Amino acid sequence: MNIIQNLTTLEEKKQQNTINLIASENYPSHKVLELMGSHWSNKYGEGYPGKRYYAGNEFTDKLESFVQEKALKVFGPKDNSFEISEEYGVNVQTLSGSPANRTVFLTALKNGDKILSPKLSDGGHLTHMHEVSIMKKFFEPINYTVKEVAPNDYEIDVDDIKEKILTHKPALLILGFSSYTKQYEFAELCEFAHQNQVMVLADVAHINGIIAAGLHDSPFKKGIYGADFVSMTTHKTFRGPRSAMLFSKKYLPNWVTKNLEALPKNSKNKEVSGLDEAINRCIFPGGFGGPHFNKIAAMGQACLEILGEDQHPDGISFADYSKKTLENTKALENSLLENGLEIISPTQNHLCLVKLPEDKDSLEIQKKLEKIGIICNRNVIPFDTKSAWKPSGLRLGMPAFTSRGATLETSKKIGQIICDSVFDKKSEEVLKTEVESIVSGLNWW
Ligand code: DSN
Repeated sequence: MNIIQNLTTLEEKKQQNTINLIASENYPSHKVLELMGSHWSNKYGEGYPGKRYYAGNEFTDKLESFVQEKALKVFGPKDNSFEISEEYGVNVQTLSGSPANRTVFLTALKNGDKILSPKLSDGGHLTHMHEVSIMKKFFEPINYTVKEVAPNDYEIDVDDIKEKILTHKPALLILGFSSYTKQYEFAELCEFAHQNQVMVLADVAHINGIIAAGLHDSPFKKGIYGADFVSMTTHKTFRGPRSAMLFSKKYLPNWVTKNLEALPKNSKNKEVSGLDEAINRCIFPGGFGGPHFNKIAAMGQACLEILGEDQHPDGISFADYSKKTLENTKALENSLLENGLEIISPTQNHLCLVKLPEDKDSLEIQKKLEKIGIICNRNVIPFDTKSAWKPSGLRLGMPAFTSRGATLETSKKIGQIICDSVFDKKSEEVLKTEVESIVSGLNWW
């Protein structure tokens, strides 16, 4: 065995023998994993189905079109109120979430345009124009904030967003989060933004699985009420490969007119017919090279499992899995509270946010938990006074643990173990044994 094979075995064993509470990770099916390592990876196919630059794309064309069709089906409205394929197109070539977000900026905005987005400490992502973002070379960030609705309970401030739209006249509003525990709705803010000539990017990388399961409001809506662009990764609650999809409106809404000249022209140097065509041109030939068909195939497999056209090894429907994820998150949160930790913004989704006691070092706690077999990440919290390296919070998510068969009981037990570790109630040896006994009952494939 060479060193790479050896490290691969060690990594697999580590994943198998620990409890993964990283909110953005998951365990896809073996079919998804196999497709990531399949011969699809060997093929180049710059272009799109039916128009490629190299020969030999008979099956990649079929694959990409099929995956696009299934991706749209996954997000079709639950009440069948409109036909999603008439409203949105999808590009499956963006490789991961950060390039997908950048693609939206570079497609739809002019140099110097303002982007209204959530702060990192309020749950936003680095690519939402955080102060260290490279995109600040081209675009100007403005942040909206959260408001405290009860002690330790924060929600996005809809009035603040509206006021900043009116005052700063941004070109783009980003609705989406990496560390936000509450449910939120899209229609009111999309309508307000659009009435004021502001485009909307919904970054639903974290919640796309629970949207697909019908457990969260969807940004896919008709006309003025829907997001213009919807970006997502496919490896979090979606439980697919490490990849991304980028959806956009199939037409040019009238609120885009302010930025029409920013959009790429079509191949005949004329105006594109829709935002989807503009995105496609920005991706290829505008910005990316060949698509990664192994990822595209694996995303298609995840869609089949979500649609119930194939089965993940957990043996339950995707809707049931997603429901269990949310229930387990609540059970974990209740247990953390009962055992003495403070919670920020009681969870309504797949993750919860702990505020550690003032005298605790979150980096040390993260390491301490890893030593007993619990993998999670420290995180900033709203109005955090500490640095991003050693912030005040811990982010705990249940998508991965639930895929491995976590129950309400094991979720509660993990909450207790975390508190016993944070408050030094039991020795590392004892806690490690308790984690091992939970892990030994989990499934693996
Ligand atoms: N790093 C991911 C997360 O943990 O939320 C987002 O890119």
